[in-house]
Amino acid sequence: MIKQASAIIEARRFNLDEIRNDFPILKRTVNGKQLVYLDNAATSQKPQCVIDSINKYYSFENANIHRGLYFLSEIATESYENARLKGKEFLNALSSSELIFVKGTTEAINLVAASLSRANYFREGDEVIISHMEHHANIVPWQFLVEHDKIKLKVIPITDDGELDMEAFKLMLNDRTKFISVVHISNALGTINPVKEIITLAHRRNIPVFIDGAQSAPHMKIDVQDLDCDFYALSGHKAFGPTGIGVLYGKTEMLEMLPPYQGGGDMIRTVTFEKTTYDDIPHKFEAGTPNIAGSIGFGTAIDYINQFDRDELTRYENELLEYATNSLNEIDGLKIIGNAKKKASVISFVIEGIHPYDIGTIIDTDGIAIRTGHHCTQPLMDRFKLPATARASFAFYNTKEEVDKLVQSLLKVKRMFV
Ligand code: C6P
Repeated sequence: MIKQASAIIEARRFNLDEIRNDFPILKRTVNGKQLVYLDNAATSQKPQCVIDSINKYYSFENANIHRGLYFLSEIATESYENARLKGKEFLNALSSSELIFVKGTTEAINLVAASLSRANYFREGDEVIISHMEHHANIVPWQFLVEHDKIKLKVIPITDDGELDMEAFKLMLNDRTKFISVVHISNALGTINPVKEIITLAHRRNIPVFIDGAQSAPHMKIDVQDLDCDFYALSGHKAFGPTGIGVLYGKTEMLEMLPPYQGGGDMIRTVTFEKTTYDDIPHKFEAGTPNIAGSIGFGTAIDYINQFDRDELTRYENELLEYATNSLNEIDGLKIIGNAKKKASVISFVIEGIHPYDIGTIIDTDGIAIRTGHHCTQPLMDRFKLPATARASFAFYNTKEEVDKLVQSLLKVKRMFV
């Protein structure tokens, strides 16, 4: 049984065939072979219900929101705000006004960094801590502040297994530390970071913490109140929703403290040429016409995930990860990059003497999609002295048979290079 805010409902039985049937793209072939989609960390596939909800919105409900007093505008507004409410329950936020719709995790981090800067939150020499395994989206926006606000960027080192060096982190905390922004699950290593511990240590010194949840929201239950994070960001498209929609969660007092990120329609209360007053949160941060269809699709993706017992999905993904790790480790010359004790369903690897791009291109001829490259984590690649890795990342609709196909295809790549 799973418990939701208003009702206790029976969880949907975990049946892989039925689940795969929900995702139309999984039935297609690529290069004459059955598609094996193992690039879920880049973006997940979408169930039919998400596709249908977007179609329904454009076919029958399309209108701008928060503006018209006519029938369609009211339904569109209701659907948009209802999606926010679903997001609130998904993250267990205290209030739906703590959820801001953004394009995705990248925009969420840029919003917070830019607004902190505009609030003159930082003094010259103040320190912001990130980690060595951050995605570029959690590096570059802070580098803007190194230039503009003269802050210092401190980087938590990582171990050879791809875990955060928590002792080093503790030593980094000092009176100049004003903000911490860390990734929950690394997109390139799969490491699940001890973010709760980081938040507890930071709060002892009144330092706010931002959690990049791009990779955690699709793979585990998130409870922002339990984590006690000040900010949390996710991308809808990695969590079975559409592209171009994401959520920034912020504690009310944090969002109240920040000035707006962009100015325009829908974020104001009054405008004169002399002075503008802003709307309340979350609208203060949502200037212009938002991604209405995207928010509705995202809400449907949450409904889809909520049918299941999330712990059961996580358990299955862990089983798949273990199976894939063991199978890949059998391949001579293959080395997995990132062997943290706590990992989610991402496996980065290299094969001796073969460039990851060759691996990706050749296995594509077998219909297998994985990502190859630096995964937008160039400093992390430098840490491991690698230009790139191949990365297989899983969702709960993937199967052990698909892992077997990956292994067979990699063995074929190896034979071609001998
Ligand atoms: N990682 C990957 O293939 P956007 O693009 O805004 O939805 O998400 C950015 C982002 C931020 N943080 C983490 C940990 C991420 O993994 C990503 C996106 C994709 O790994 C595309 S580079």
